[in-house]
Amino acid sequence: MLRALALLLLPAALFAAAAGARAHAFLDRAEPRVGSTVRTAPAEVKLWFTERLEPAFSSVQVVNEAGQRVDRADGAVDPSSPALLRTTLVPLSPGRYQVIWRVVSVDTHVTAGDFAFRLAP
Ligand SMILES: [Cu+2]
Repeated sequence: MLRALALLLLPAALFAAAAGARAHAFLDRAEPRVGSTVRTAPAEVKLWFTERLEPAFSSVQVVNEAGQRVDRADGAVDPSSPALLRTTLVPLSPGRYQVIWRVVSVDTHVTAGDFAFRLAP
C-alpha cells in the first residue's frame, strides 16, 4: 500500500520540481512600494524578485516625468542578496517617477516591467 502511494506521488514530485525550475523572476515587492506616494525622497530604489537574478543581465532605471534618468546608473544585483536589484537616486524633487526594470533569472528567462511612485512632501 505504501509503495503504491509512493509511486503515485513520485510523478507529482517530479512535476513540481520541474515547474519550480521553470519559474521566472517576477517582481515580489519594491521600496518605495509599487504605486505608493512617499513623503520623503528615497535615496535608493530596491526591487525584490521571486527568483535569483543573473547580475550581468539585470538592470533598473528610474526616470522623472520628463523621461530624464534620476538614478545614478549604478543599478545592480545586491551581492549578498541575489534576488534584490537596487539603484541609488539623485536628490528627487516632488513629482511622479517611473521605475523600469528588466531582469534575467538564473533559469535564463527574461522578464520586464515598470511601476510608478510619487514623491509628495
Ligand atoms: Cu523562467
